[in-house]
Amino acid sequence: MRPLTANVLEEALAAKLMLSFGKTPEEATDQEMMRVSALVLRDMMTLREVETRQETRRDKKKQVHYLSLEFLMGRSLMKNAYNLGLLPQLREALEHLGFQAADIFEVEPDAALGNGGLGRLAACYLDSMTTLEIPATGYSICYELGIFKQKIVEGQQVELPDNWKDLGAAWLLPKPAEAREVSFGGTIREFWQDGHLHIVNEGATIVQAIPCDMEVAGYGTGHVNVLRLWDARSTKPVDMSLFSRGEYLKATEEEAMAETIAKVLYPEDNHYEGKSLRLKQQYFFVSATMQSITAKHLETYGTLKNFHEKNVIQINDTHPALVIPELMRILIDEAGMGWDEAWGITTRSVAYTNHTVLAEALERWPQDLVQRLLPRIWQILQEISGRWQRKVDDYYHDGAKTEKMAIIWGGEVRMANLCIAGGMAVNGVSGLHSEILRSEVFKDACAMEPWKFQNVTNGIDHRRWLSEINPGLDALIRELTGGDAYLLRPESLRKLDAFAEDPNVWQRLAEIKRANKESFAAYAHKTQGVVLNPDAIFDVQVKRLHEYKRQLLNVLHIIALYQKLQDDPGTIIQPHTFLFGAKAAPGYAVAKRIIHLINSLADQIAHDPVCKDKLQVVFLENYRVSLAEKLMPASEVSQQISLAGKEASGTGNMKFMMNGALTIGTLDGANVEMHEVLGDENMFLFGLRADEVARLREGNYVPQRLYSRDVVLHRCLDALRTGFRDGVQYEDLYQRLLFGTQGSAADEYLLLADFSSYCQAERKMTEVYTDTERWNRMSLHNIARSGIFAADRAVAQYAENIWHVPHK
Ligand code: 26Q
Repeated sequence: MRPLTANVLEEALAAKLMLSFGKTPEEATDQEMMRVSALVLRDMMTLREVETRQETRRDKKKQVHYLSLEFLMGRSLMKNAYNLGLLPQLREALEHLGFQAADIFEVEPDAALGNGGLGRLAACYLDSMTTLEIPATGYSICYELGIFKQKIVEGQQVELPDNWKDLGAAWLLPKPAEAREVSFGGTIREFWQDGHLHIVNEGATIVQAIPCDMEVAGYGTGHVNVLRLWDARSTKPVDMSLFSRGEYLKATEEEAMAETIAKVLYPEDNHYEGKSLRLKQQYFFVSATMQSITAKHLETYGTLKNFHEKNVIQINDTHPALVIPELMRILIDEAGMGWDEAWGITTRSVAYTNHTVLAEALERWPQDLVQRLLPRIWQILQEISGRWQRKVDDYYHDGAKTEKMAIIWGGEVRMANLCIAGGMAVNGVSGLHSEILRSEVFKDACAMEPWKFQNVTNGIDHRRWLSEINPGLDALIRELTGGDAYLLRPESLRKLDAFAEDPNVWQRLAEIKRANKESFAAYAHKTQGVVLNPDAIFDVQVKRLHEYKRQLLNVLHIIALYQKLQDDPGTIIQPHTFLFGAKAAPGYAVAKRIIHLINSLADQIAHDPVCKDKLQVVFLENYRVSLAEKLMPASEVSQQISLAGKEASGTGNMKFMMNGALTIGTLDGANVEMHEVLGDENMFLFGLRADEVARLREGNYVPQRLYSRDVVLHRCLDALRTGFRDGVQYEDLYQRLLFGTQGSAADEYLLLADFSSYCQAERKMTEVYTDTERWNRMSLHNIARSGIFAADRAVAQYAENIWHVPHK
């Protein structure tokens, strides 16, 4: 093969442009050039993908199947070029053809098939599984619309559809020949024939599942894995008899039902909603996936008896939990196995990761819905549930425990209990979270089957989240650590510790951060018209808007600062810019109010001359992967302030740390492990610990007492009622904190309890910031200790402790 120089790539781009679009480079738009670049890289990956697949089959390797309703991939062009080792060549080729490489990367839409942490985690793991040369496939739905685009209109969130496929489809390879059929509804008929019991579903609605594959290149390897996204199509062509009788709508009804399945990603994050369309999505993708996996296994081995030896199904939260009854259905109804053998295989194949302890996020499906939509699955679930119940009963002889651990109870199917019963492993996503699962949420199941319960602390793709997006820092790391070893050995970031006391390195680090802040300020100005002061601390909270994440606590502190500035304009010497970015679930009214509040406060401060060059609040519109990629390298303070015990892990916290931001946070999720590697001196901890939260909750928490005792807090909360110069008042939020509303207790997330401790930590942080050398030393230390938060480490742990597959 010819070496892939910029020249060769340039020829390939020009040729592809001519053949696919009939254009010369002079005539092509940025969009067309982006597409062409994707097609050229895709061709290269396809060859390697075929080789990877053949090798897996030839060597009869065990495969990992990662099932998730969300894969938040973001952009792929720069990433794939990076992983293929072609980024410099691609840049050069594009420039040589008369394009600005940066503009071409910028026109690519994010593949935003996810809400937040859980979806982005799946994307990072796909990269690491591939880089570690694990034969792995991701499975999800090819949503036509990803997470909505957020616009801020008069301070409020407006949702717009995210039509990503126009350009984004350049990465997709449809495989219609591998389509599967998924059945909904119908009635189950059982009959004996040839001495066997046959089970068939009659009168079901069939939906066709068509795979669209997105290839994923590993870094520094020829290994290529696939993300298989299922698209939904009707099997029935439009009923022409109805059509000719003028019943146009009815004629397309079945088609419409099929095609709504892959229409849109549910925009709720950490919140369960029992919508039947969501259940259809789950079964659609689970059934298509299991059919595809078992069919391929049969092709290679001629039997499903060794399925569990050659396959492992990892499920990303309970959303794909129906794999358990679906695999049972295939083994029993299609492969003719008995129950016990099928159960033995299933419970050796499936592993479940839990991502939340919030009660409102636990999936519990109404049994009549399951029964109506999935009659055969319902029968199997009843059998699983009955057998599990007997097992629990025999172990505990305690009715209360039987009820708590039940799979079907009170007219509902509880997906987490199904996953515990039907899986070989259950893991949490940080040390603290896994401990809470073991000792509280799944306590009884853990006492009965302790070997199932594990921890794998989350990690992020450090090649994307550091090396690719922060070239300045990447260059410094290479220089100081003597090469690029850290890209495959993230732990070698520790070598930076050797420079802990080197003022020259502190200085270099500060210059890199400054340059990143300036580029971000330029971007924010261009896209949102705001003027950011690069001399100010960039203090950032970006994540989904949720009350437990406590964006409102951040706001209360800013109000306190603002009021202090009113009293004494000389009080703030260090300019401070607070940046927020967050999408609220469209139906989550309180979250939307908090977004409005942030914008009211931003506006108030922007119009107050006292605040000029001292205090600023900016709400960044449409927070998404590609915006995070610009923001992380420019951030100095990372806000990780969730109520202890609520954030399962967090992964944004890791992205900030790797880019040298310092964390102000509670001992929650992975912040705990961050604290373990950093020590008290290198982060700003505050607030109640998880056990203290539990105790405070048991006692009598009365937020009004704090309100009447603390004058600063009192005045902040009053400002919510009074409102802002835009005329908007936040009496509702005030009430919610002090008195609660129907259905929710006062100050459910204990903002008032943590307020003074938070203000103190913010003060300390600001003070340290003015000591530039100390700050930069801390920043360096954060980067040096961030290696354990690489996804490569997490995926290696899954491979060793759960999947039992070899890795590089
Ligand atoms: C469930 C049923 C119906 C509709 C929607 C849902 C649903 C969708 C998304 C429930 C939960 C989610 C997302 C959860 C999530 O993102 N959890 C985050 O996972 C991260 C990766 O492990 C952690 O770092 C975060 O702490 C956790 O909040």
